[in-house]
Amino acid sequence: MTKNIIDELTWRGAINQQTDADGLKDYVNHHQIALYCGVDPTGDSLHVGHLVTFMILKRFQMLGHKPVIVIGGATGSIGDPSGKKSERVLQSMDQVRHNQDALTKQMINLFGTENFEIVNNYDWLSKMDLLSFLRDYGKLFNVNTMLNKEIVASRLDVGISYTEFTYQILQAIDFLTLYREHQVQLQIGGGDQWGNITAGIDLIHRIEGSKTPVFGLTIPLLLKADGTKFGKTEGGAVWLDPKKTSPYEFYQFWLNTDDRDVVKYLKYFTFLTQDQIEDLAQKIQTAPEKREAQRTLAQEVTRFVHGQAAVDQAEKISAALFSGDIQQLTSDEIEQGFESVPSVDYAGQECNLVEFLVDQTHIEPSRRQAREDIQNGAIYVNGQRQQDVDYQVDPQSAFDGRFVIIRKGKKKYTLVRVQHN
Ligand code: 629
Repeated sequence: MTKNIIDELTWRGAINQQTDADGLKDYVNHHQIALYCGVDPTGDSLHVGHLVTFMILKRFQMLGHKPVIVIGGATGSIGDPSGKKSERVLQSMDQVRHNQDALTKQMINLFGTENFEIVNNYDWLSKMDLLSFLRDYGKLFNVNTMLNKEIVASRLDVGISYTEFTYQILQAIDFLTLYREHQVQLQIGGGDQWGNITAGIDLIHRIEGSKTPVFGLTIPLLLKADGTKFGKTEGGAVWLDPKKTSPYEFYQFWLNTDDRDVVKYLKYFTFLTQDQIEDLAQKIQTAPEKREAQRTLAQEVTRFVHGQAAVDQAEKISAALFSGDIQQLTSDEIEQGFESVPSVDYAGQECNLVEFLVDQTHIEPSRRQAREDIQNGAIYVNGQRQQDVDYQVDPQSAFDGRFVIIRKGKKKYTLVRVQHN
């Protein structure tokens, strides 16, 4: 049985508001459509927050509909007031261009090139002259309606510039342009985009006729069970760029999902079926300690973003860290697995272990303590227990001479970064 995509999204808890729910459901039952969402190039990488919307575009794509992503080369140089409590600092145009190139590459990774398109609103918005803007579009926008949009209304006390106030018109012109030139009939976005999306639909209805079948759909803001915002860790955002968030960290992020959130995430971020997800939900009840739901989530999302090899590597690193048997790891794997472990630099040569721990790396507070820990069998060098106080540490002996890993006790690791000058 093929489910209607809207029923599918409803089951996944992915629908917040819709402009014409019955109309859209009926329309997508009978037509392959093009749909879009926009991303402003405010950073040089996508993050897991973007996946919320992208997964929905992807679900449409898998059913034969065509997703279009607008990169906001123009809107990103202005700044959407949505979700911001104060005026944004403008980015330089160079920064905008740099960011949009980076984002484009990542998107192609996720969507491929078949039945998918990326367009840049700089291409049409930058060509519009001021008088055309005011005469062709400005006249169709009522300032009262614009002021009443939630995002704008909530900014009136602190103030909002004319520039940011105008943002909704730009996004509306985008929807109109995409409708005309790419047959786009649906815009999706987070809940914060509702005002901008409806501005576009109103504009299309005014220019193209009030019966024009265009629709808007927003996704609920994803909150965690503990009330904090999804997608942030102590280290900041979780990026899709493997240089900013290693695939291992990425995998760990999903693996660490709270039991109370994991079913919701499986619905949002994986292509698993209802049956598969219900099965995993059952296992959270019967065998929560196995964390099978979390592991499946981590595997599915990491595979989608970074590929199967990254999943295998993340699991290899996890297993090695769990068992303490880290010798089989490559230096790149060490770098990923030990990224959040305290680290010290070491520039010297071979060195006696006691001196290495106390004077060189300050891992131990005193020689007496260092000797005691070594003799008690609490000190491991590169995964091997060392009980000889005369042991010589050779910084070149493991991991391409880049790292020495000291472990004290069961789990307390220090990463020594070997400096080559
Ligand atoms: C031109 C630009 C358009 C349509 C949309 C846009 C961008 C939009 C925006 N989106 C956020 C972003 O770029 O600011 N005005 O960071 C972000 N989005 C994903 C979700 C969002 C939203 O990319 O829609 O709600 C976050 O979950 O904030 O023609």
